[in-house]
Amino acid sequence: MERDEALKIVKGHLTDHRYIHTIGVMETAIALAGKNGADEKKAELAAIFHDYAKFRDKDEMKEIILSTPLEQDLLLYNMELWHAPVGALLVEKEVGIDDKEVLDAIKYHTSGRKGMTTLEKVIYLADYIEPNRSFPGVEEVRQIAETSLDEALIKALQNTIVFLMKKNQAIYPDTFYFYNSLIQNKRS
Ligand code: DGI
Ligand code: FE
Ligand code: FE
Repeated sequence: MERDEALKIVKGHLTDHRYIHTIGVMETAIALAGKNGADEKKAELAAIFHDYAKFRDKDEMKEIILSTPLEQDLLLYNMELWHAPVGALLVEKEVGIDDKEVLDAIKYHTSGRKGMTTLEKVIYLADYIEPNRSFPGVEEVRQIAETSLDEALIKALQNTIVFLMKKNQAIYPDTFYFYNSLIQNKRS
């Protein structure tokens, strides 16, 4: 699917603010893909649709999780996590995207998981550092991303885990698995 068509489809599902974020993720993801050896067209498509389900009704998302093979544990954690796996499912069903690598990059863009592919890492990091983001620590992660995808992700994960802990929130296990695998790969 070409960029213009994809953007036109996703625009109808997002607020203006979220659409601007999506454009930022798209541009950042293409640049990161080019630098780190991921497929730029797949990065573009995954970025465009990564937040496709962000504004779906919570009960609708819950119903989708309950009625599909998606991880049921998701229901025990922050609802903010749901739009990623549900989005991957709906992008396949409603938009007709069937590229598994693209769908997995959408599916894991919020939680991460152990053994993330380069494309999945690119989308995760692009979502975190795209130019419209402004929160404590983002500039440092942008700097690190100039030289190392994995080092930037380690910093981003540390920030996110500490941020969630300070808010007394549970951490989804895949987020820890992602973080641990980045640290362990560094040593080996
Ligand atoms: O959809 P976006 O706002 O662009 O960004 P996102 O998909 O990374 O969602 C971020 C939200 O997910 C943020 O409010 C933190 C929340 N969240 C809740 N529990 C977890 C979590 N994020 C991670 N990585 N792990 C969690 O366990
Ligand atoms: Fe998201
Ligand atoms: Fe996003």
